[in-house]
Amino acid sequence: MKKDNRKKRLSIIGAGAVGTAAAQWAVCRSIADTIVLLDVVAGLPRGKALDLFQTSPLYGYAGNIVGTDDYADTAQSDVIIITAGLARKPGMSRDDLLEKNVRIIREVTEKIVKYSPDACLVVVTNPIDAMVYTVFKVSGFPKQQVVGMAGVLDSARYRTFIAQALAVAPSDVTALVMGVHGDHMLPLVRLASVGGVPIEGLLSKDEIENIVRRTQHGGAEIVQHLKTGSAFSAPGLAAVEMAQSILKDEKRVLPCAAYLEGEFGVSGVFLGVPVVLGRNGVERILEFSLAPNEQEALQKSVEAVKKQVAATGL
Ligand code: A3D
Repeated sequence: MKKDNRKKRLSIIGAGAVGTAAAQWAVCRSIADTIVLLDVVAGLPRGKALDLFQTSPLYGYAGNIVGTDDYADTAQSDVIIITAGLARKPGMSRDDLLEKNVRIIREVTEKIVKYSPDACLVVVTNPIDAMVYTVFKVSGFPKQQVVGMAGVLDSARYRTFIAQALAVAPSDVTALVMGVHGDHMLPLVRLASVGGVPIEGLLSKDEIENIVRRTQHGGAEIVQHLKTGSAFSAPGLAAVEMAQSILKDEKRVLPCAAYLEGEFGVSGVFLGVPVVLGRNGVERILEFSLAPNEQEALQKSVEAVKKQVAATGL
């Protein structure tokens, strides 16, 4: 295959906690020649980008880092990570949040597509399954170019807890979380393994149930500790893992929210499934047979996502 030597541009919309972490991980991994950090608050991305740029001599990143509130600076991006939005405040319902973030995501999407019609869009803003649907509808992009981040993070949490329980290297744990990013997510037990050995033979039923429950509430556990704000480091790296696979055409198999048209018996929504991520975005969805209990659990995810999507009014 011919190597693509064109300079790569990654833009990150929203210079908050997740956006800043993503920019840092992108620098550490040198995944793009230019990294653009954009926020509606003008000084914020400029200050953060300058601070990050000054790590270049220490870290050895040779690219450019731009902080801006002007979408023209994002022009011709190959990948755009969207983290812009509001977090839930006390007294605000999930529906209130959804309505406010739909408005923000709509505005952001209209602006980015004007300058980067060929970009792959990696959506992080919550509620993710509804926001990625909003980006898809508003952008008018082909389904391959729009993908949501949740499964990479949820699976990393699942793998961490399994590794901790077995006292083994986390990188030797293979495990997949499918479905919605919420209480009804589906950490697959049957397919979780360590060095090729199924975890069901290594951990008791109770231990596995605890790990599954902890994974499903992984985000809330961190919020409980932090009090203000939510997880940012692992979410930032999870988004960068996806961006890297697209920018470098790595064909990584990662669990992502992809638009389904019949796969796993589901149509018309974004749902967490294993996909091949490459230069063209979602290049393939890896469909496989689910056990009846897994299919039933996935159906709960679908119902949760459909409710969210209906609330977007799109
Ligand atoms: P936060 O630190 O508040 O950053 C959000 C940033 O978005 C702020 O800097 C805002 O100024 C900016 N912003 C708001 N409106 C606009 C706009 N119209 N245009 C450009 N920028 C804007 O939040 P965060 O970084 O902690 O989280 C960002 C989002 O990611 C939230 O919706 C989180 O819930 C979500 N999140 C999702 C996951 C998943 O696994 C799906 C994990 C962690 C966070």
